[in-house]
Amino acid sequence: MKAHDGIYLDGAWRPAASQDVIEVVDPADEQVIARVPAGGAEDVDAAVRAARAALPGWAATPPAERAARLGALRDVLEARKDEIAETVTAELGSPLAFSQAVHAAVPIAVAGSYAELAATHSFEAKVGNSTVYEEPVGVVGAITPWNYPLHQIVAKVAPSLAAGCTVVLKPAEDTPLTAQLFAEAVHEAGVPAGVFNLVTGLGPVAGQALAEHPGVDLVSFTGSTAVGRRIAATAGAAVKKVALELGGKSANVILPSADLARAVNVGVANVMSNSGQTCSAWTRMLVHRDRYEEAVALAATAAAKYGDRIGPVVSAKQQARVRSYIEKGIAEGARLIAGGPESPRERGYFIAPTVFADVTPEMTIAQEEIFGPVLSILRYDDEDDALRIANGTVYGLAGAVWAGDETEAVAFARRMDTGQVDINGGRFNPRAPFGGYKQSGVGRELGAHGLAEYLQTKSLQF
Ligand code: TXE
Repeated sequence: MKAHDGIYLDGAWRPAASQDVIEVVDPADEQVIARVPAGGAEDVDAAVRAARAALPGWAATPPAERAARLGALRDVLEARKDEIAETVTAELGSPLAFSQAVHAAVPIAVAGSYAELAATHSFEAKVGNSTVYEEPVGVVGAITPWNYPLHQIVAKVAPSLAAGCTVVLKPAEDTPLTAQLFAEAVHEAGVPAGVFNLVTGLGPVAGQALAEHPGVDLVSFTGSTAVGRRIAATAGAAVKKVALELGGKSANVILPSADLARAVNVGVANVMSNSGQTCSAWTRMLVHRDRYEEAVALAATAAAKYGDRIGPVVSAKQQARVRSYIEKGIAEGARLIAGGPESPRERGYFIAPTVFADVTPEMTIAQEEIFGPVLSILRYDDEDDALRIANGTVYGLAGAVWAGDETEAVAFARRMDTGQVDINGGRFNPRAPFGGYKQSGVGRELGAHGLAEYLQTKSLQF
């Protein structure tokens, strides 16, 4: 696979100071497909300096011109969408059709929405005898995960650029090739040198150096709760701003009046999609006890239909982690109705679509994020019980409610401690805010709320 052997710094690909390399592995066949630099603290420092130097110019660039660059970026991504899909498939392992429909298409929509927002957002408002200006926060350190390699990048970089911030990106070590492709697109779109910089590297080395760098004004992180907590502590000590998008354990609440077959089928598809590597996945299905066995039978059939059509998980590390959760579910007494810990193939980091019934709320598989194609089905007695179970984890990122009528579903959704809820299936909206209640994070991504994370206000009194 084609790869750059440098880092993208101040508008050009340059050799990294660090001699270390990352080997990129295709998770479907365990072969090394490329090598990229594993940047170190010196590389991060050079990138932050470039971003700081570019900040005054980009912050002063009229929003209409920033919008034009974002529009150009959207168009380059659109023109290169096949290449994006192939790259994501090579390093993440997702089936090509899914890479096209989701991994390429969603970030194109998000980039487009920020091109529009930058053009239409009012960065200045009169409030009584004051004028309030919305100004960029400054240099953004963006640290992204591998599960949606391009979307995670665009969801941070596009609003940063719209706001007038400059960026240093440290993408996940598992998926650096998509990040390199994105840097090429930024370059092609005519974004000025230094406004966007890319340092590929390892989390505890380049990631940590970026999070701790005094020249970074805001750290925007998506990843595990453990690392997020650490970043929040470091940033807190330095009184630096943070945006954190962490894990989830979202509830899919099927109320008795719902179309059960549809709710179960869509619910299973939601968890199996991207091999379960979605922070907002509805990993806990909650079904009324009267319809429980019917739902379990439907879910077993739905999961079996997937067979080995889902892709592998991203790495040997993630495969081992997911398997250990499946083993734990069995050990804690849940009833395995599909899949299991054995890999369905000899090569590649595959996990069979797995479904557990008789899961109780305190079990590990009902509390912790598994990040694999594993669904837990829980039983509830009445609505209050369903709400208690739905709200009974440390997370609050997303969720779903199904009911015979929308009013009933909305009433339930409003009682859930979570940042986003899909009603009777829902549809992705690139402008709707996305982010967590409780330990699922701090701040919001996407739309106007996502833009606000990268702005700070200044008021002038007259
Ligand atoms: O995450 P990490 P991992 C969850 C999911 C998954 C688990 C582990 O449950 O099973 O986390 O995944 C960088 N300082 N999510 O190990 O390590 C790292 O290089 C600064 C949920 O891949 O958090 C990468 O760029 N940065 C999630 C990014 O953090 C550090 C998406 C995420 O990696 C760092 C991914 C450090 N000390 C995993 N250590 C979601 N919310 O969508 C690592 N990184």
